[in-house]
Amino acid sequence: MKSKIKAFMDLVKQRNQFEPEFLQAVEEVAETVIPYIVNNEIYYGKNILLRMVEPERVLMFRVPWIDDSGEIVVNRGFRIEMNSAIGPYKGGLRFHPTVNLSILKFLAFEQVFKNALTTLPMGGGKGGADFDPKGKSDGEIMRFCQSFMSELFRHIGPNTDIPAGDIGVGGREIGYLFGMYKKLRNEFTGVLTGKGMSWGGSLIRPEATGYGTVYFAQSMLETRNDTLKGKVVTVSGSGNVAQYACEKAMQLGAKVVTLSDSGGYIYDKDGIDESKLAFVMKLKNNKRGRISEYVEKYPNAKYIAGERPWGVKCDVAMPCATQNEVNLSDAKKLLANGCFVISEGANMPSEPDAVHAFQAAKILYAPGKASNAGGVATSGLEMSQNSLRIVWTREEVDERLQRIMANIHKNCIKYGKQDDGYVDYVTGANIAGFVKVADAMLAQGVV
Ligand code: NDP
Ligand code: 2IT
Repeated sequence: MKSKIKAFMDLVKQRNQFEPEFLQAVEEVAETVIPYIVNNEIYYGKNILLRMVEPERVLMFRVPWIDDSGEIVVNRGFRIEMNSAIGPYKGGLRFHPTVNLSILKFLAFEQVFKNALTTLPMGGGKGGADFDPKGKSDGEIMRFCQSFMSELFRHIGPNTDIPAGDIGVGGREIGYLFGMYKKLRNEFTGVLTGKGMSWGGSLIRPEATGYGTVYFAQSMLETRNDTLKGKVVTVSGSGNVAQYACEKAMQLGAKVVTLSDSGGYIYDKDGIDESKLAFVMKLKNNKRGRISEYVEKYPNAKYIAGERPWGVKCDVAMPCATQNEVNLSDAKKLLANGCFVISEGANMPSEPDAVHAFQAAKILYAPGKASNAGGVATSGLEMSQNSLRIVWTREEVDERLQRIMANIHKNCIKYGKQDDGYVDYVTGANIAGFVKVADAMLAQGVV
């Protein structure tokens, strides 16, 4: 089996030499899915995984715009249309200076499996630009979004490819992108998700990724007859996903003690309560400030510059910032401190060695493609509402979200339960996602 996996990876490496994050995401899937393919004749000998690692289409384009000082700036825009076997391409846009082909291909590849897990009819895609929104004025953000959409619009559509938010892309950016799309196409349609409530958005979409990550942690704890009540939780990030993971964990009786950004983390041993979280939301979403400002408002808390929160003692950890933010040494610290639940809000936040350490310790570890699927699932619910031209209530959307997360958990158990009863959620998520997409690809022929 090892030699089969190696032969496959050698081929993928040869073709994608300079894409480390993409290779990392593919290797994790290959390790778990190739043994399944070998043991299941209908998938064997058809190069299905080889087809899945090749994007159906990669778009790369110039994004010129003019900054507030009159300077012409040129960024690079991308859209990876990875797989449309089970539905139109669906996935977020990331605006961050680190964006490149490797990062977006890893995200698009993960998205294919994640979207399949939601049970909704969505293929996988991802896009973005190497644009840094930090420190930019509203006008600069708008001009950038308009320039970006002035090329992207010809490649997307409500039945073709439906982008949404990711790092650096939230409600404000989706608004500017939507406005430009509508103008160019002369069409008001559900081409983006994460829209505002008065123009086609869905209730609960802003909350969905963070809430879903907590619902998934809850389902994992239930397997050990436990709950979140009284648990100490560390969260990284302080953006969209982190904020709502914090909110739901708090509502379910847990004590969240950390948040972070790329500058460092805050540790509040008393726990982040509703009013403290409201302060963070205003700080991050309106003022676009730094998490270090938390300790100016709440001096009992500490700010630790240049570090991540994984050395803080906790029961549950939820990485909600970015890829590869938990390394082996962080994993060892978490385990030594008694952490026994990891629910990933971010995409691929744990390095492979860290994942292996969690699995070896047999803790409850959920990979992002399972635990953070609530965001895109609720995007799928936004698309349904757009097609039906109706708006569901908050309760209705939240109930559907909870049902979807519980179902993903059940599917991970179905495909990931080991002989000794331990649930390997990585194997479970990868195989469950693979089966759905592979069956559709087989039915549709070699295309
Ligand atoms: P936001 O832009 O709202 O927030 C990102 C947060 O992560 C910020 O606090 C940011 O800090 C921090 N961060 C970003 N890059 C780094 C870095 N290189 N090092 C340290 N901290 C960093 O993004 P989201 O909350 O939407 O996304 C967070 C994660 O969740 C990403 O991995 C994303 O792919 C994933 N995700 C998002 C979904 C969504 O619906 N939004 C759905 C599923 C997954 P700073 O401000 O300093 O950069
Ligand atoms: O990584 C993700 O799942 C997202 N950024 C959300 C994608 C979406 O289409 O809602």
